[in-house]
Amino acid sequence: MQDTVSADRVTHSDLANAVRVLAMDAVETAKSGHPGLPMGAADIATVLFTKFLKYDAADPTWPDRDRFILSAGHGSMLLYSLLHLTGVKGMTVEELKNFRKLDSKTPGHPENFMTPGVETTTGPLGQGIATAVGFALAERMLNAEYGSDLVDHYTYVLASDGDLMEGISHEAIALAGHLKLNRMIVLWDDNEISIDGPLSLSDSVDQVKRFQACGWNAVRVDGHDEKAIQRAISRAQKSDRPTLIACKTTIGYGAPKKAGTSKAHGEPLGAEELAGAKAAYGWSHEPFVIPEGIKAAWAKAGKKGSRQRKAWAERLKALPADKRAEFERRVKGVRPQGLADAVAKLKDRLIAEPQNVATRKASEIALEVITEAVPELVLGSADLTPSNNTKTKNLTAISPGNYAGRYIHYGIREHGMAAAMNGIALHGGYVPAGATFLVFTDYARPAMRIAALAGIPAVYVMTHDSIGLGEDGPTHQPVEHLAALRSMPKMRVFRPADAIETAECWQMALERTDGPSTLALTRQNLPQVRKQGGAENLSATGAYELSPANGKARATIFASGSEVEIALAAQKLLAEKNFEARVVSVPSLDLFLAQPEKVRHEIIGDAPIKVAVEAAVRFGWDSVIGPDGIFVGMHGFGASAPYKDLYKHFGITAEAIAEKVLRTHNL
Ligand SMILES: Cc1ncc(C[n+]2csc(CCOP(=O)(O)OP(=O)(O)O)c2C)c(N)n1
Repeated sequence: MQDTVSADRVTHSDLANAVRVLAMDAVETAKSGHPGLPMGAADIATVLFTKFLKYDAADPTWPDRDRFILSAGHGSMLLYSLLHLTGVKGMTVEELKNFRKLDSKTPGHPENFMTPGVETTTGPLGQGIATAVGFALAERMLNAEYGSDLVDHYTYVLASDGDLMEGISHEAIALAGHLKLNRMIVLWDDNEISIDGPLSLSDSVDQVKRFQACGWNAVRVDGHDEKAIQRAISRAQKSDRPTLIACKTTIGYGAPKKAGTSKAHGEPLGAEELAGAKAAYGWSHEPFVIPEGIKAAWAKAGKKGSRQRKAWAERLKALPADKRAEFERRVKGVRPQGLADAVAKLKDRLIAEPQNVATRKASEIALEVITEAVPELVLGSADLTPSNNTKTKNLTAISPGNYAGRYIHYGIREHGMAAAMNGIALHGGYVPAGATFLVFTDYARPAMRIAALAGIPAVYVMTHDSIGLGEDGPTHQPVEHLAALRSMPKMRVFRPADAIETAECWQMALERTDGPSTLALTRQNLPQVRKQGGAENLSATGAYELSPANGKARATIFASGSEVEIALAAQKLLAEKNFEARVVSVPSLDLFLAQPEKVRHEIIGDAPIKVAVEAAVRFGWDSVIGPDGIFVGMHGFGASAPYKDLYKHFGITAEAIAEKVLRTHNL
């Protein structure tokens, strides 16, 4: 029947059914995937894409496009069907046929680095909706800087029950509600089904009331009623608050036996159910075949934003050249020229006037300079601003309804902060840096992992980085966190030893455009151990010889951060006993281990005794000192006491190092 329908006479159901059948066919072909969500949410997505989304498939990265985030990443075939039908380049029917196959553009869950038109990586439930908060916030902030002619778009989210059950959703919606992010519109696929069965097995939250309590508009609609969805989105667009539209749907819509049950969630429908569903839709075409009329109507929807995009490009062109160049630089994620210079000048100043300060304070000193050189750097903290030292004097905080600022009070929401940072970075125009205590990276880790996986250049400013924080005790003292973060692929971990290394590490974190960085910074004061200045970034190899031996070294002491001072003291003690040692500072162990073998060998050297000193667990250091190397650090959790007592108690002292070295030497 639909074969003969001309593009103009194609109905909403025809369009939605095309999305459904492509998803069903792809899951069936892959013999794996989730057909239920695309079948249930196809009406919602169709209304959004054909009637609202400011989108041009010819350029899915156009900066002023509306963003669509499929928070329920398991329903990825919904998104791939839409990208294919609207005509995104490369999203061919072959890609749909290769769903979940190696190197396809259609991985199991959406990966923005694999698939054109995918805004962010989703799959771990809750991440999408929380990342969307960052997108929506970045849109308002960039709007405050550049005006509505250049920045004026919405962030739409399709979320499932699982997204809303995850704890991170609460941090996200509370923050979005507080900040009045009225450009954020969440379409909830309210199907009352999750994997174990009906939602009633485990949940009885009234989500509409929850969102309302968080400062949102929240309404209920029939998620299969095209007009009702349309009206709700229209109203949401005009709201002064973010909006939740609870769309009541049937999972696996149309499948004779599996519809409305968890059986439609995560496995292919099987031949019988597939045929039954297609019959229910009146769909009689071969797998993956879309009739011309429907194809044309979808292609038209894909060009819907074309005129808006061109008009936008004209407005951009009309800007003064320097303003335009700066906007383009920022949305492309190219770093400004002045960063390296600014850091080099700061280092000269620090050499002239050494600063014996905590590295969190050194970070603030660096930021005073860096925030001027890098106008896209947006800082923030999860309610530890005075401890993290992230708010420099030149930064003003954004507030509800006022987005002209570069500081974000994220509240006590580490996970929400890290996810919002992903969205801010992915939106474009900003580099986010967010702060808390290093121990609480555990609370932020799932979002940090997405940043690493997706290559997002976020910076985590993690202070109070060891037992050196003292009296707050073992609950607050990280011991395994450095190792855990270093083990995360594409995460870079910096632990600078003094003010100069801190400036160098900040420079590297910001120059990185292909992944996140963690700066582990101390609470306690440290002496400035670097005596020489110069533009060269000695931290760039991750490790370097800070203090050579006076002659041939018989031991090398490797140390990071606050323990470099202790290593230098040990070197002195050993020298008094006529035992020559050298000290290698290791501001980034993971960066060092990634160096070519030759560089590593040169820095590791050939002294027979190797020692590593770090107030954390040994894990990872064997790659430098070998299994027989001496490790001076933590072997368990910390304790509550003044930090100098703790260093003594746990044996992380110059005397202990010297004693162990001499004992090994005399063996
Ligand atoms: C953080 C996280 N925990 C668990 C999962 C595994 N998982 C995938 S979908 C899902 C729940 C499915 O229910 P719902 O969100 O309502 O999706 P629907 O069944 O409606 O497709 C779960 C637990 C996940 N993807 N992410």
